[in-house]
Amino acid sequence: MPEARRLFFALALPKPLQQQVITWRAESFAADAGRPVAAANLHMTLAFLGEISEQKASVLTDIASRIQSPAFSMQLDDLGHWPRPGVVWLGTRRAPTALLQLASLLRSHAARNGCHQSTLPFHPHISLLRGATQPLALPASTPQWTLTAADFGLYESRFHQGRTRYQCLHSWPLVS
Ligand code: 2AM
Repeated sequence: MPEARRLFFALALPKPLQQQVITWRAESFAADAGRPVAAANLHMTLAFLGEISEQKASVLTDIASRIQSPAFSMQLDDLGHWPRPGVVWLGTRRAPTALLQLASLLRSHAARNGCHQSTLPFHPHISLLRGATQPLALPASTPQWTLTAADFGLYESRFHQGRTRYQCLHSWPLVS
């Protein structure tokens, strides 16, 4: 039987923004606050698909390639800590409607194709630290970066030699 792959739809961060975020993160959090997510792995998940077959991946890839959704920008002006999953995240206080609609569309297509979707409301975020299960002090503010989404992608998550890597399998433009 062909192997299932762990896939998700996400927005990538441009490389210069990745570097700005990791520099600021190193200055803003204690070394023992949590495990820093690697610069190249910083992303905003739109829909998590889980471990899925090639056939399901191909159906969802076809659907994604037909999506005509507008490009958008958002201020990364929110910061939070979820102690239970141990995640410190960067997010936005005013999620653009186009972001919410794209995530909702992808999540409903995923659900219709048998990918279990969380019942929790979509909370757009970029995970910065993992394993952050202890109380911690968050910086009072963020540098207020802007994330511009001109495309979205299908990513594979692989765990190899103790490291998680996300590989972009396909990406599709958003309409500007
Ligand atoms: P997280 O950053 O909040 O952990 C790849 O694992 C991406 O899919 C991560 O961004 C992760 O969000 C997201 N994701 C959403 N639901 C998930 C789940 N049930 N298991 C693992 N990752 C999930």
